[in-house]
Amino acid sequence: MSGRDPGGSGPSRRALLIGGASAVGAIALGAGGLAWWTSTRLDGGGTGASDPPGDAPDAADGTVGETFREPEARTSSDGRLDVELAAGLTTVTVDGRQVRVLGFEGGMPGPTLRVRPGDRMSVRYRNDLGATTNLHTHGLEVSPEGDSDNVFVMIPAGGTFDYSYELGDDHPPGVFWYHPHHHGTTADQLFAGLYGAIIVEDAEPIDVARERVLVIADIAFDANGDVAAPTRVDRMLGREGDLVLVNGQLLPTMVAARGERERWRIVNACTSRYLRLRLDGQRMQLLGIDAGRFREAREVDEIVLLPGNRADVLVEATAGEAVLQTLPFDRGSMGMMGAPRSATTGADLARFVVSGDGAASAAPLPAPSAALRDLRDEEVTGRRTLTLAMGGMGGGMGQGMGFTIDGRTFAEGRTDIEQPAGTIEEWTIENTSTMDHPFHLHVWPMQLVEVDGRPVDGVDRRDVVPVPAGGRVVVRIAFEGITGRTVYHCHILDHEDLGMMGAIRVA
Ligand SMILES: [Cu+2]
Repeated sequence: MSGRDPGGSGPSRRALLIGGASAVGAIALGAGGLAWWTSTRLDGGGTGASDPPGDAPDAADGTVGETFREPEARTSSDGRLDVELAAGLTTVTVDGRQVRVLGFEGGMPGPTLRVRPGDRMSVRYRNDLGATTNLHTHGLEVSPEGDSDNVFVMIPAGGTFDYSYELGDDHPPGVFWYHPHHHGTTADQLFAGLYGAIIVEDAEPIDVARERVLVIADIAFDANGDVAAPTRVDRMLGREGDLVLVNGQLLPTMVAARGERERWRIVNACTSRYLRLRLDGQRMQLLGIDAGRFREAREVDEIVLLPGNRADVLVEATAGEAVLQTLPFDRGSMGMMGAPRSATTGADLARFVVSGDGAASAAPLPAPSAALRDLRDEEVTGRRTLTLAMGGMGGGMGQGMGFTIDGRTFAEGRTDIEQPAGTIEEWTIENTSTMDHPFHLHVWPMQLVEVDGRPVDGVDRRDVVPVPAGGRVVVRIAFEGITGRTVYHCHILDHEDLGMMGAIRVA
């Protein structure tokens, strides 16, 4: 009895992960795919009954909460974006209550940074946190060295640091984001509110009625209105907050007119929570995940975003009221009999109210993009296996559990992988533990090839990939264009802080 598949919910969880991994390929099948998803939904990963009480009645009783709002945008011009990001304690109102969070520029989320391929983005980071911090530009394909996307930079309390990022002319468009990445306190700082979106614009804009940025993050508060401190068990499971906010708001209302097409840029900025997004009654077409744009938009009913993932979505408004929801998800347990599970609850995230007398039909969909590079067609120069594991240290989970990659916890001075530049590698990432781990590699995107033995359809390039409990994922990576030393890690940020991270140098 390994305890590897406790609770009897393994099959549905695994099926779900594969569905998410194949970029909702299953959904694109149409009716068959839909039925498959409906059945996994009814299985509910064993946690279907644990929706927060009151959500459903709330959503149905016609009360309209706050109007949806977006973080302020800071947009590049003439090839440059110069911004200051001051990180510090700030007071905001969440669900009508004054609470203290950490924010960039006094906001949670911080401002949305909008840039173009070929731009230089300069960020003066002012650290008013009273603790060491730094900045990671998640997903951007920029240098990880010097004053660029360098997670080894440490900005002491009261200090400032000038970051400078050079985006190549061929940088992919898409949705990215920024957050602190100081090992040991990454989860604390992000969970408390330090995150914001980055948009790299398309060469040719897509014709939409409006574009919205939705940064989704969970948070919890104590009785004093401060961000709740995690227990040791919370950290081992990966902390989740009971409030799942969109741009810092609880259940805001968006308004559109029938027939309008909107473009939603969605960031999963949760510290640990997997999102299973649905917008029943409306039409969603997925343009891509992370920096990976699909050749053609895919019709979807559900979008699975692991912590760190982003979705670029077209929503075609159909008259009526819909609710953007996230459904329950079971990320597994700490393994021992009776051990706590990370059973994520569902939540209503936003209302989408569509008036019936809007514009006629939406503009045509964007034309298919050029054929994408498919690393499966290219010669692999090397193969590597990485093993994610959780193990008792010093006699059981009460004393803390080791979160390791290849048997080691992170050591800043050690380089775990020396990778020659110009190579195309195939990595098998296996997970011997009883919990799912979303795996993130900085700088070089991964092409998802296989999840738990199932091949992935089409070209699916992303920077956080699912590694199911007791399972494995195969990816291909082109270490081209950019050199330098950076990290790969579990994007359940508590696990990263507990050591599930390694360093790679590409030279
Ligand atoms: Cu993990």
